[in-house]
Amino acid sequence: MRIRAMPVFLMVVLATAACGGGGSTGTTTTGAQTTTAPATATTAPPEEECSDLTGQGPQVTIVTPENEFVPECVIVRADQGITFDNQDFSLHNFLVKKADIDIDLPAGEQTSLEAIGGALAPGTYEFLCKYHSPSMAGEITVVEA
Ligand SMILES: [Cu+2]
Repeated sequence: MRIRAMPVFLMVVLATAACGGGGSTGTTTTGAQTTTAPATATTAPPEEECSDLTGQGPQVTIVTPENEFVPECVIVRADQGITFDNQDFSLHNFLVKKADIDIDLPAGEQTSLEAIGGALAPGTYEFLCKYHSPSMAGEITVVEA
């Protein structure tokens, strides 16, 4: 009887310890942090805010240093042109699926587009590099000049 009781007792203790430790600590801490979380979440979005280039000159620049567009999200005027400065060692591309834009951006070269409004009506479009999609992608918003 005693020999049998020992293992059962130990198992109960272990099970209780595991439950109590994970349960109470986890619930209490998580609950408190969840309440605070929204404040932190509100701070995050600004980092991904779109770069408003509408105040710049007739030609704005998007750089591709290494498999990414910088900035990744831009707001441009319809009468502004875009110069892609491919500073990378590999060929990139600017493709807007919703429009008829599919332009290769040779390595180490600058490729310029005329006033973007000629190809994109005001609105927001997703663009990507067809060679490195989906990791190399961005968003462009065209506003009326
Ligand atoms: Cu690319």
